[in-house]
Amino acid sequence: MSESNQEHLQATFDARVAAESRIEPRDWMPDDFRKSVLRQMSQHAHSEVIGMQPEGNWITRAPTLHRKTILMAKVQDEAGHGLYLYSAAETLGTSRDDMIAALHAGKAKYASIFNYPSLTWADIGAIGWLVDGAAIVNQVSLQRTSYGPYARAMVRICKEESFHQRQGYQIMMVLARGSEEQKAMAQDALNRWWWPSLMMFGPHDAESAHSAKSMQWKLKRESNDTLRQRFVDQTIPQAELIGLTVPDPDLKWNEERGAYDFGEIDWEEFMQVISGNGPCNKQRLDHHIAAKENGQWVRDAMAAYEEKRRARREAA
Ligand code: FAQ
Repeated sequence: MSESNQEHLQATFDARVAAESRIEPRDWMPDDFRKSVLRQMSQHAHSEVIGMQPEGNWITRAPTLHRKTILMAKVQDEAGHGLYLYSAAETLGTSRDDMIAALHAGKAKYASIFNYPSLTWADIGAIGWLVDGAAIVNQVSLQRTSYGPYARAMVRICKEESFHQRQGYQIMMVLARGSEEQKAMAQDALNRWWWPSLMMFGPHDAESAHSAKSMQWKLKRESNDTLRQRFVDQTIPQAELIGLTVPDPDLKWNEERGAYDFGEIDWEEFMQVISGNGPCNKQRLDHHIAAKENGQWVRDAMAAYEEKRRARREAA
């Protein structure tokens, strides 16, 4: 490609991003943009799918049939989100098999939060309230991301995540108004999930390797710290309303900023978790690998059936 042609393509891309138009799969895009969208979408898709495990752990032990049906629907929604996102990522020319192979080889990440165990029923409330709550704050912003298939996937995902957040909060509300033991269980779940939820937004802006470029491309619309602050500001009043205490001695309302000040995240813990050394990293990956292997016969049978139909069609 000539230099002037390359410059023209780059200028067209930049103008589309500046005009808030979406970049679509067949449009020309810089290689590093393509790589970054793919990295983020694949990580996001893997998060949705691995994220089924902590809650899936409680489907057989949900306290009532009603809670069980809600939880099953929620976990299935997460599988659906993973599928939209793998499909959106495939528009960039990488297959789902390749993305999953990268996950299994430890080359692709998924959200740090899913490497923590779900120990009690209250954890299911905390996951819905805090983890889905944090996910929505991030994903509402991503509805305006510059890559078209990603932005469109986010619209539907956000609608479902709102329901997930409310069902989690409702579980916490019921427990917090229950017996002393139930209230203690809800408080313990909040204590364990609070800090990992804040970590979901990624490193501070100044430490975030990809943010500057991603903001310039409008792949990311708001920074890690801006979104984290929004999540804190909207979640604290929710905790207060149900009489639970966020485990942060430095938390206080800052009148001047019109926002909460909060304590420092344990970044060493975050780095350990995203490097594969969190409490459940091995268990999560092993489970995913085993599920893929155990389901191989289903995929083989479907492929054989499809092949037979194709051969019949050709013979007719
Ligand atoms: N966990 O330069 P940055 C959900 C990595 S969906 C793991 O700031 P970036 C629904 C980052 O990849 C939750 N790794 O990166 C649900 C990079 O490493 P790399 C998932 C993290 O991309 C609920 C390095 O650190 N949501 O929960 C994390 O600009 C309940 C440097 O970081 C999404 O994925 C982390 N928390 O910003 C499902 C949203 N943070 O790739 C089931 C889309 C950072 O160079 C049950 N993703 N890293 O090896 C994003 O918005 C962004 O990718 C960020 C990170 C904000 C996560």
